Amino acid sequence: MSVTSPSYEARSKKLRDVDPEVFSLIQRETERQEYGLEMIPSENFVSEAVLEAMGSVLTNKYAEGQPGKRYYGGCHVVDEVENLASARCCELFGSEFANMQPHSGVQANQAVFEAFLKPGDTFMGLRLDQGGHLSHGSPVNFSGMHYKVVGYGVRESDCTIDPDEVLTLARQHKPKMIIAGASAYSRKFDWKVFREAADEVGAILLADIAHYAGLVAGGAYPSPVPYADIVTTTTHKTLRGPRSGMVMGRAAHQKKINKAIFPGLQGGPHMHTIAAKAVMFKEALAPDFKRYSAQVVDNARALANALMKGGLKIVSGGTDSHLMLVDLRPIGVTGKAGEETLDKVGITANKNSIPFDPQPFTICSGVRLGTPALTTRGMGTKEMEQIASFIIEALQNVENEARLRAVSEGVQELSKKFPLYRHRLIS
Ligand code: DSN
Repeated sequence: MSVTSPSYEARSKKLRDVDPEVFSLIQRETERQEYGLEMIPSENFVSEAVLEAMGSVLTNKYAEGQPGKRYYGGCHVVDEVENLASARCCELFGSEFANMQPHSGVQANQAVFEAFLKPGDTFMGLRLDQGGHLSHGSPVNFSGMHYKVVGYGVRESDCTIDPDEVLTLARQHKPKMIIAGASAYSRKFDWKVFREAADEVGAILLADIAHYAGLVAGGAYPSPVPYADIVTTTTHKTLRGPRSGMVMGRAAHQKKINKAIFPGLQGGPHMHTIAAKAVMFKEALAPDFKRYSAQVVDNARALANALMKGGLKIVSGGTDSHLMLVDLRPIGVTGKAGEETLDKVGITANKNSIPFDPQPFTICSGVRLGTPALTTRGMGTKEMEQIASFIIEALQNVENEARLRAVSEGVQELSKKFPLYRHRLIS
């Protein structure tokens, strides 16, 4: 009998008994999610099946390399897991290949830069202050530090992307790559316009659909797969899977992408997360998911309309997706104060710059709201109207503690009607 390692019985104990401190923090976070309204558009709630795969023994396995060509023994089972996830991904999106190994969305994008660009090369991306993403050229991110960035923006008149500007900038700067994608853009990307611009200057077209992936999968948002050379995404937003990333695209680029991810950027893939992605794809391939993604967009439209009726301003006048940017200037509240006030009543959102924002990044003039997580709970357009009234009441009474308390009670009452992880709460 070993005296140096814990006994089988000790290793088999539950978290609750082994580490009550961490267990209780997880319980507190479960309660926060259960009894609040989650409106950050990049968040969602995974199923028990996805959680189970993430918490599995697959975390123990090293599997550097590709299925069938690993640098470790004992990979025959995880090979099947990774092949299953990739095959389901290609079936769902109609892609020619998929790489399941990126640990996150930024790593997925970084792999594309590594595959196609050299430091100092020029690329185009939507500016962060106009709705883009850090990894699309922000000066504090690898993309902005090591490459020459040409940022495109939105029109001041209607806050939508101007196809003429994209084309003009492409002709002028001849980028090696054009990125189409965003973190805070509620309208549809016209993928064809970006394809035309890329073709005209011989650039690679990367569509980063981290925000829209679930909507694309469910047919509620246009797919870039027929147009883009490469498509990247995270898997934990509208796609409702584990916190991770992935790359798909045209078969001709597969080798370059695989090499850029491993050995270029990463070591061992997270096999437990890849298994959870396989489960996520199975869920997204089911007919229910089409209904879910359509409902996400219906809910976002209902919420935006109700907020506008209540006197709030929505950037671009509405939404075609799961998210919206609310411009708080008409009611004299900053994004920072808006986020803090909503937090007080149990509505989780994030402050966000609006295009042409006079406020610095740390304050912002807007908040970003989204419906993927609420829709997962089963909420519909009726609840969106009720939530809009909570938001308006809270934002119009940022200093009135009694009114905020009343809104908070309303939020709790509503969330109790839509159970989430109640079975995980131990009283
Ligand atoms: N940080 C994510 C978001 O909230 O949109 C993007 O990576």
